[in-house]
This record gives sequence, structure tokens and C-alpha cells, in this order.
Amino acid sequence: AGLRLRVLVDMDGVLADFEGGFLKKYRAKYPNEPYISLEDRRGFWVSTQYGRLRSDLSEKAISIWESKDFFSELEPLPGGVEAIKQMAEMDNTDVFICTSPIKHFKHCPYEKYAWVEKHLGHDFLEQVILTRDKTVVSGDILIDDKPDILGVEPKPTWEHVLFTACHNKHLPNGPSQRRLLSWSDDWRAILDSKRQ
Ligand code: UMP
Repeated sequence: AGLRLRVLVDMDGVLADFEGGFLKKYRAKYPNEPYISLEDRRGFWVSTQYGRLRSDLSEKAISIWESKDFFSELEPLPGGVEAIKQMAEMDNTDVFICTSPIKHFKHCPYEKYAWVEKHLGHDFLEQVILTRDKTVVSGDILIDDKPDILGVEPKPTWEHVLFTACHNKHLPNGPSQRRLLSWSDDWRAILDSKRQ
């Protein structure tokens, strides 16, 4: 039990515009194939929804984020960079970026660090956690757009605050699940609610 608050912030869909970057590059690479507008996105897995549209589109979608420069060229989502910088400067607050790299590791892990250095500065690299299992990372809050965050630890220490994204905005809110609607929403109040 520390006196400091530890906040874990997801990257794709929270700080970096994975969905927008995907759709733009998918349409450029496959101009004659069908696509799913951001308005019509449902479910966390882009590849699953594209595979339902037509079975061969799953691997075409995957080819986009497995390509060089995909992760490094993602645009920041509105307000995210500013918010996480402000969070990191708050008293008694430790902030980590907690992100799951894809298993095609040729570009993604490197480019995630490059993105953080570019948008948040070299010193912020100290705060990066790459893991495929966020349940083993301890913290007070995890701000993440994935509705179900599972792993080997059945009782993670953090409260998952669901960050609203195109794929999760239609989901009914469980009574236990708090949301951050965007970085314009009151993230400071959520942090303060967890302080001792
Ligand atoms: N990702 C996939 N398939 C998809 C959508 C996303 O592999 O259909 C990848 C992108 C990210 C990772 O590297 O999954 C999700 O990471 P988190 O946002 O959970 O950290």
C-alpha cells in the first residue's frame, strides 16, 4: 500500500490512433476491397470483424499492422499526450504506459518506443511497460479501451477504467465498469477517487 498513485495507461486506442491509422493504410493498400467504417466497428479485434466480412480480409487486415512504420506513424489521439504529461507531473503520481506488442516482433516493439520518444520525450521511455499480460502488472488504475483484460492473475490490483473507442462505445456499462469518454473527460477526478 503506497501513498503514491500508480496509473497505467494503454497506448493503442488510448494514446495512439490505432483504428484511424489502420483504416487509412488498409484503404490505401486495398482500395478495391470492402472495409468497415469506424462508425461500424464492433468488438476489440479488427481482424475478427474483417474476417466476418470476408474470410480472406482477416489476413489482409493483419498485414497492415505487421508492416514497417505502422506503429511509429500512428497519430496521437486528441488530448492524450497532454494528459499523460500532466499526469506525470502531478504530486504523488507515477504513470506508466502499459501496452501489448503484437507477436510479429520485427517492427512493433521498436516502433512503440520510437513513438513514445517522439511524442513524450526520451525520459518517458523509463515509463514504458511492454507486456502481453497486463494482469501481472500492479497499479491502482488501468486506462484501457479493451473491454476484457484477462491474464494469469485472476485479481489484478488495478481498477480497469474503460476508455471509450469506436469499437466499445455501444457496449452497455456494467455497474462496476467506469469509463473515461475521451481525454476531455474528467480523468483527474478518476485519479483523485483512488487516492488515499
Ligand atoms: N491488435 C491485434 N489484432 C487486432 C487489433 C489489435 O493484434 O485485431 C493488436 C494491436 C496491439 C494489441 O498491438 O493488439 C493490443 O494491445 P493493447 O491495446 O491491448 O495494449
